[in-house]
Amino acid sequence: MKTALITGVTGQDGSYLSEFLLDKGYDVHGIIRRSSVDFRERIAHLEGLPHFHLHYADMGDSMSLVKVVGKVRPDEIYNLAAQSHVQVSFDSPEFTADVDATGVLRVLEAVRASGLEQTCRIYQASTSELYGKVEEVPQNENTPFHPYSPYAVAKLYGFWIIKEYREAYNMFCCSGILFNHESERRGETFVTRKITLAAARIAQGLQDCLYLGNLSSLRDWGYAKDYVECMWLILQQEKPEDFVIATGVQHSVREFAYYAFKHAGIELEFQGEGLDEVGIVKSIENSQLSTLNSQLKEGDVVLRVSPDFYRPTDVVNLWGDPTKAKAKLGWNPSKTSFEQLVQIMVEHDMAKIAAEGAAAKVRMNLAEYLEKGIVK
Ligand code: NAP
Ligand code: F7E
Repeated sequence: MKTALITGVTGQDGSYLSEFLLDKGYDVHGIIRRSSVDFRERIAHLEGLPHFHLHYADMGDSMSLVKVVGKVRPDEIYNLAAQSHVQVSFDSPEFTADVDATGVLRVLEAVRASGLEQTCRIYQASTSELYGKVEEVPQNENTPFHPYSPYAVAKLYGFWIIKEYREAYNMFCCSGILFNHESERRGETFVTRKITLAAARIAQGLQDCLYLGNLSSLRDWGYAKDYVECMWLILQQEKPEDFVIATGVQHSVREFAYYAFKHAGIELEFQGEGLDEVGIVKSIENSQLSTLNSQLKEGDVVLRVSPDFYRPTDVVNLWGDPTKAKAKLGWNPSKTSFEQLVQIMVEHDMAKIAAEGAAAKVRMNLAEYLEKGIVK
């Protein structure tokens, strides 16, 4: 039985990768950090399984990493932990550098300190953000990097230190240069999830309007569940190498919003430009919706642009070329299409919001009954 250690196990990718590795028969260990609130929602269903174990450590704390790596003695490490929000990296650049750049070095040094440098394979969660202010379209493994945020600059250090340790110490360590990948487990402040949750709330009468930043930004969006397979495949190769993982298909934020609202039963029409652009209800397609949100009508403005969500420098043209991953890893980048991804996320969020709405109604009724003295 192989042993894997995952940093960032509570995140979107960490949760899918844990399921994938458990299915493959691995003993899976994850690193978690202490928080005053429950943050384990994505892995709650795995806790208690005989081959799933959690350890407290922090990417900013070398000693904790040395202790966990020395105790677990993993065959494979998947370094997914990061401050992963690009916009937040402008507000907390030093913290981002500590976790996303120096954190990678700490993991590599923990492996060396434990004497595992010739046996333990390491996957580094690298990113399309390295291409930043892009120098060619689409981007492949040979495209020059031009990082365009504190997050990307920190991740570029991670990419180079992995390459350096591979060459200097002959370690099997690789970077997966992953383009945006989303899912029903995506953090709620990334643009896709923000849109699918808002579309569900607006359709059900729980939100009036969604505010977004740059609608013209272009991304190559894939399904996170498909992407974790590549992380594993990259570590199963004969030689350590870096790979671009992407779908090869590009869409704008505006298009994502259009399709998300459509799956929620609302057809949008966009009017205006820049900060004055709005998304207006063109038609309500699902007759069920009129009962869910009887207030919503054609001509309502449900999407507006706000300068609050613009970034000091924004990456606007990401489009990956997965040719190498297809040829060498045998990976299928078209497993889940863009339309299927949007559908999966909207269906999930429609059900989630409906369940939350029903629970809130029960609480309201109970409060009303208590007030009236019906229930004591
Ligand atoms: P995510 O949902 O934001 O998860 C990040 C994980 O890192 C969480 O488990 C978080 O723990 C953990 N973490 C943050 N700071 C930490 C620290 N100081 N010590 C220990 N753990 C810490 O991110 P994701 O979308 O799964 O992405 C996984 C990795 O891939 C990240 O490195 C990200 O930068 C990279 N990436 C993501 C994409 C994408 O589109 N999703 C694309 C390319 C690269 P808490 O739960 O405690 O916060
Ligand atoms: O933004 C624009 C925004 O925050 C996508 C991380 O996983 O993928 C992710 O980073 C685009 C940007 O993801 C809003 O300006 C418009 O151009 O969903 P995002 P990201 O910045 O691409 C990469 C590959 C990673 O490595 C990162 O870890 O959408 N946008 N309006 C908005 N973005 C957000 N968040 N919110 C808005 O309201």
